[in-house]
Amino acid sequence: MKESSSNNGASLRAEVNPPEICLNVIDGKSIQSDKLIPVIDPSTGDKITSIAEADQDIVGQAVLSAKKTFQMGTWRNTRIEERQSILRSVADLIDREAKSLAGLECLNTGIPMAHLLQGQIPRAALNFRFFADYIGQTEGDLYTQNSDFLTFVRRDPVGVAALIGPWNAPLALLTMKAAAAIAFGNSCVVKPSEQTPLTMFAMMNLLKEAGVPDGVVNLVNGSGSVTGSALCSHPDIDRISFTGGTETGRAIMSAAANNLTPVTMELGGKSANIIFKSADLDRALDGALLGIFSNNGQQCLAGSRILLEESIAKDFIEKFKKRAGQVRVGDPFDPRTEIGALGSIAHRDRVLSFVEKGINDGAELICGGKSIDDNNGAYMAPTAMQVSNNSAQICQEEIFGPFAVFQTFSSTTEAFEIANDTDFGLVSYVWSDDLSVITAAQAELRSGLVWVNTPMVRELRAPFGGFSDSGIGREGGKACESFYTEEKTVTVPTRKLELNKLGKE
Ligand code: TXE
Repeated sequence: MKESSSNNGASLRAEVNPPEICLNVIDGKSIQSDKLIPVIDPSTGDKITSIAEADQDIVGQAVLSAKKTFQMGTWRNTRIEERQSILRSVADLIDREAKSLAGLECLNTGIPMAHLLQGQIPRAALNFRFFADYIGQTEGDLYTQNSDFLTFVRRDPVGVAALIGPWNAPLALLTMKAAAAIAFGNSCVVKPSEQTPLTMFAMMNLLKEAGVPDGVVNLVNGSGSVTGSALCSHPDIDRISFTGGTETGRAIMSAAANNLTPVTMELGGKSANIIFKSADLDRALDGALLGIFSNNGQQCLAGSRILLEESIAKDFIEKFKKRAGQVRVGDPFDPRTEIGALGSIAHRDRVLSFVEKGINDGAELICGGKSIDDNNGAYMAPTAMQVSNNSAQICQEEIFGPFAVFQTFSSTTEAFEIANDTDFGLVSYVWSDDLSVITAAQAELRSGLVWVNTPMVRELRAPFGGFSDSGIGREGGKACESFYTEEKTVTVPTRKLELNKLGKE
């Protein structure tokens, strides 16, 4: 492991200008609260700012604002071209503010600045552009088979959506939800993770500047147990979209059940990255490193179980170990940094606790396995273990950090069995140049996504989501259209049809 020099990022860090406090924003107005929760920079342990936690009453005000705005109809009845133009302006403003948004995200999450500028921040802009384009092309169904009646299906916005985001990619994930919800004419209440509120708070000004009317997007800040649960159990919420941990997903679903509120859940993962001897092994090595170490390893879609065909395993692991040892860990603001600070010290320590669990289950430590003490930051060395038993905790639990687990297989069938032997089912990565292997893989693997010969590719047009404990529902063009709208079937007679006349003499 190489540490990147923290001096290179000092000037970028100095340019970041966090707010004194992240307030709630309801109907365009800032709302204070009595309870302040500190927000911490995970790369130093320093306090950045605080959030004003929204209690049940403030959450109620936010939902009421969204509901009234929806009922007034200003936004949902805005001409489609106008709505598209406003959404595109939001995207342009994100581009304009990319550096400052990336700085806030870097300070708050510990994710490398370079990664944010290349990936997550442009993705936030793309989310708005994508849905602006999408809503101009949607189609309704028309049934003309019955010559007496014309029947068509329109899709109307559902009302108020509660959008709850995690801390590992705050802006990219929450803007996906917000862009989709409002593009189809809904209002929403957004709750970022209490750990990472900075970018969504900054977004509220950009939404206003772009012309999104007050009350269409409302922001509440606070913990999951207070703010999140008040929001999810509110009877005036029509949809809940959540990205986060599987256990939290269960709690939200039971709150939603009381009100029969439909949910989408993008939860955890323990994705298999299967590497066959028929693969281009140099590319597979690059892909394996990216799959587990990008975004500090804190990705639901991380390729955290690396399954190697036996004959290539020894050589592959050697090369992986050498490259992992050269990955630059350090100040996330340093443009050369490849892994920054993890989400918090507590999270880093939880990730590292899996080393001992692995050893107890018979695993061998290949590299890393220790923290890096730098400036009180939540740093750790890129870690990998090898184990022979897929029931080991390190193979079954989502670790959510730069922590890979190697296993070997001797046949295609065994590879798929190990890959599918999990409670999760988000992604399967397959590396092979043998068409028959690829064809079998996409049919046999039980996951919402199968990425062949590539690390992560997010195609917004296509559904994204998981099987089993990885979630419920999908995000993407059509999937979001279906989630954030209600179908309404309208039937009109084609002429004055004879009606039965009840009660006539
Ligand atoms: O996330 P939580 P945590 C996984 C990862 C991680 C684990 C726990 O394995 O180690 O989950 O992370 C809000 N009602 N992922 O505990 O709690 C909370 O305030 C309503 C995978 O930090 O799931 C935050 O806004 N909301 C993942 C959001 O839920 C509630 C991303 C996520 O926090 C709530 C993050 C409640 N009762 C963690 N309780 C992914 N899929 O990428 C909490 N929240």
